[in-house]
Amino acid sequence: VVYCGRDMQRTYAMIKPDGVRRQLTARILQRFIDKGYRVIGLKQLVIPRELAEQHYAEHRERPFFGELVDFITSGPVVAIALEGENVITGLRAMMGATNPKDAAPGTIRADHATTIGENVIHGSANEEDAARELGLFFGDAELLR
Ligand code: RTP
Ligand code: MG
Repeated sequence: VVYCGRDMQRTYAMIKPDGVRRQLTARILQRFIDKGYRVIGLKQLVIPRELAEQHYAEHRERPFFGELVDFITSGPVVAIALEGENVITGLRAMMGATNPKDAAPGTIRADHATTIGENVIHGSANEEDAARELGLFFGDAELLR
């Protein structure tokens, strides 16, 4: 079956250093697959500071920017390219609210995160960010077709 639904999307997900350190990678990947998303790109890396600043450029003026960049570069992350129907908002729903205290039961952050600064997972906020972030972390040849 050739699937080409109108709502097929790609997005960028990332297991943050706290999640990698705590051995959560496999169970988070399994959640995505169980949800029906395809993992089309996957790598573990330590993000260079300059790349982290580009990734979080929207927060450059925020008071927590320095801490955010320190944290995201503090150890290996797992970069994930996901494909699926409405995967951009679907991933955000699976993650739960930024602050784990506000995250709905059953979400990744409610189940695994404790603080707003170390909240286990990143997901692109919208189509524009998804395309931009996928381009920062993956070349076309690194992705399944
Ligand atoms: P992310 O970008 O990491 O997927 O998280 P998000 O969309 O849910 O939240 P966003 O507003 O984009 O913030 C990015 C990350 O910055 C940290 N943060 N700290 N101290 C604070 O008030 C504060 N606010 C945000 C969080 O770790 C958040 O994930
Ligand atoms: Mg964000």
